[in-house]
Amino acid sequence: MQVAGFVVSMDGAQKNTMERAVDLVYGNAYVVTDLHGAWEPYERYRDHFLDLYQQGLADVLIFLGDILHGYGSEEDDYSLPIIWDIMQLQAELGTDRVIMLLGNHELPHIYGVTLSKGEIEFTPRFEHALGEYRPYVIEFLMGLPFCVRTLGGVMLTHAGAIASVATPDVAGRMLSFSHQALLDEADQLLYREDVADLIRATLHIEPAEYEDQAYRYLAVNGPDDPRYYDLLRGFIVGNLREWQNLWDFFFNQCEAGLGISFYRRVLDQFLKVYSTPEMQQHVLVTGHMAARNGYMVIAEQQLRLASWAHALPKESGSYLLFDVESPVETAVDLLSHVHPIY
Ligand SMILES: [Mn+2]
Repeated sequence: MQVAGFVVSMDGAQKNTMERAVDLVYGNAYVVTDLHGAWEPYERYRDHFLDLYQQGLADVLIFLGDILHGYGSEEDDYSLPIIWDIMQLQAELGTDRVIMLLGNHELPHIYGVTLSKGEIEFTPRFEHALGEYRPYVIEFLMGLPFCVRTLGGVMLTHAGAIASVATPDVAGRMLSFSHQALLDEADQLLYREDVADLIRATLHIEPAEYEDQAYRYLAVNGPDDPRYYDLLRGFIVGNLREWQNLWDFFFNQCEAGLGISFYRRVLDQFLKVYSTPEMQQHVLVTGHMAARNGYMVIAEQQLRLASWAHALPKESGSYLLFDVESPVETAVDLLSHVHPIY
């Protein structure tokens, strides 16, 4: 297994730019997505990969993001144990054998942004769970790649294609994205403004309430905590132009609401701008959205995989095992490589 261009920093050094695409040129890739804090399916997929790996039938384990945030009770939410286990597995087997892509449920924790859907607030539970694991886990999240490209032309991302990020200039910035640069941009605005006014205007609370809110959302322990203004910074980040592109890359609704013929053109453009001359990408594999019986083909060039949380029913959850060198032309070419786990 050869991996080009991806640098993982676990030595504490802050890198300003990173290569966000992992290019795979040989071996069998085993792909799992959207486990959302569910330990039992995680263990099942991991152990099945390890069996195949021992037999030489699978070479690289790839998670397509959204490992975090259980939808159920706190006792059933194994987000932290799972991500820690992935980090340990990557340390043991190598960054070329275990790859996790960033998803829209991991992204908010890099920025102190709150993620909610209707009544459900996803982010506070994981912020409080982090404790002494925080610096290691956040550094891991900051280093995650955004996509995998393969020699055969199968590209992997968390969400899907959207017109806003399917231009050559945005793609160029996404492929060497610096979270630190965006955080620094927000920090500069934060310290130039009057903090009390900013709290009232952006958080819609009185400054006296800020300490409680910073604890509630980000587990910040009082004004002496170096992360004290992170909640405020998260709101500033949300107003920056590059944040919108970043969010669109990890959270979009693909064909829903667009119509399939327009989406097909967006998808085609997306695959084109994230390709290189050596790595022409023809099919996109994603998770992120619901799929009946564990997978579905969209606009002929996209395979949506659902390994657990978004599989209907959950027991139809599936993984993809494919040879990264075999040329593919359409998503249908991958269907014989989708396997149920239950
Ligand atoms: Mn998602």
